[in-house]
Parts: sequence; structure tokens; C-alpha cells
Amino acid sequence: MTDPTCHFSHAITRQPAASAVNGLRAHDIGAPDMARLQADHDAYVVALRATGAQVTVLPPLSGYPDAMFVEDTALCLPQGAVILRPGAPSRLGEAAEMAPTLATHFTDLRRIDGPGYVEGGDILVTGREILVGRSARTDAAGVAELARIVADWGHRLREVETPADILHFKTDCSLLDAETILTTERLAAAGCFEGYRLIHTAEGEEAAANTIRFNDVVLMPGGFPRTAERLDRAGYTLVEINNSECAKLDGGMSCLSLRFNSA
Ligand code: CIR
Repeated sequence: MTDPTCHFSHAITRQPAASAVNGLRAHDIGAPDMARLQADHDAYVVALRATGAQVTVLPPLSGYPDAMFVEDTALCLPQGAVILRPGAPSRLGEAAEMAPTLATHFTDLRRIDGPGYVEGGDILVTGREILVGRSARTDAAGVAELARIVADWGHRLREVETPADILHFKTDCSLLDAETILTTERLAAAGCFEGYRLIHTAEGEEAAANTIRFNDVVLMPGGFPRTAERLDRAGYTLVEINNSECAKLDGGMSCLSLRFNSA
């Protein structure tokens, strides 16, 4: 039986739009190859479905080049979902686009009204708490508003700091099971994971940190053999997905889906 923290009956994804070539990126290393990006996205959806989950694939949104990164628009918890407020101005409207789909799955649907901001890439839900990293996209006011909402549902939220120059908190970490976190050395050094079992990415493979544990598998970006070996040795079943094109837009495994368990 899958660890309940990692058990998901559903996922929501969105097809990349042709406008994804104009997606946000910290450093421009070229536009993604759209055919490859689409093939990688297809492989991602296939891998989620292979675990038995029901996966919704929403149509592309041409007005929002980054809309395939659905994770940043909402937080899904067993008690309900929260429509977030992305801190990137070009992405703010993506949250409202996700609301109707979430409304078909959640009766308790809340919303970050602002003025603060929160992006889902800064939120790590573990077996014991919700960690939220302040970042260039997620500010203290947004975190405070989210903390009030999730407290209503009995969740403890802990505010932490996303290291400077890292897009999102989860750019550098991911949950492998309720108590185990895959993290880069630089994030672990910040001391925010006390009490958890940690597996570190191999040196030079920091981009492997953003994985998702989804039912019985860990989806990880391809091309990081030493980190893959560490996870394999620790007993995780890996599915590697090519991430070369998504990475050009600072995206990884977690950002491509919203994941939740509904009876
Ligand atoms: C952005 O800069 O917003 C997008 N190009 C990448 C978002 C990645 N999101 C995530 O990891 N949760």
C-alpha cells in the first residue's frame, strides 16, 4: 500500500501551448523544441496514468505561455483546494483558469485574495506539515494568508526561505515519502529539514532535486545517473522523463501537475 502522503487518485495537467517558447526563464539558453516538449509531456501523462490515477489533460492556454506549469496555480489537500496567487505578473491570471476544473473535484475551494502572492512550486506538503518557502514569487503576506486557510483544515504551515537565485523552494527538493526528502546540499544547508530523513542529489546534479513521488513511483528528470542510483539503492522505483525542454523554462517534474486523492 502506498504511503498515504504519496497516494493520489487524480492529477491535473495542461498541454503546453505554442506560446511556451516565450515562457519565463531566469537564463535564456534557447527556446524549447516544441515537438520534444510535447513528447515529454505525453510521456509524463502516461507515467502518471500507469500508476492507476485518473489524469485530466486540460487544453493549452495560448495567452499564458507558462500555463503548463499548473502546480503554481493551486494547492490541493485532502480537505479542500486553495486557488493560489502567482507572483509572476504574467502568470497571475492562470489561477482563475484552473478554478472551474478544481470546482468539479473539491467542494471546499478557497482562494488567496491578496495582496500577497504564493506559487505552488514553493509549497512542500510532507507527512507532518506544510513547508512554504518565501521566494521572488511567494511573499510573507501570501504565506500568512495561506497559513490561515490551511489552519482551518488542521494543517501546520512552516514558513522557510527559498535560497536566493533559486526559483522555487521545490526547485531544490521533493518529497519521497512522508518522512524522506530528496534535497540539494545547498538547500539542506539552510537547516529547514530537521527531523527528516534526507537523500542528497549528487554533486553537479542539483537539477535532479525536483521529482515527484506519485503512488508507487518516483518520476525524475532523465540524465542524472548518480542521483538515480542513490534513489534506486534506497528502494524507490524510478521512472525517468526527459526534461531538457521544460528545463529551458526552469520547469521540472512537480510543476507539470496538480496531484490529489479523492475517494
Ligand atoms: C516560471 O518561471 O514561472 C516558469 N517558467 C516555470 C515554473 C516552474 N514551476 C514549478 O516548478 N512549480
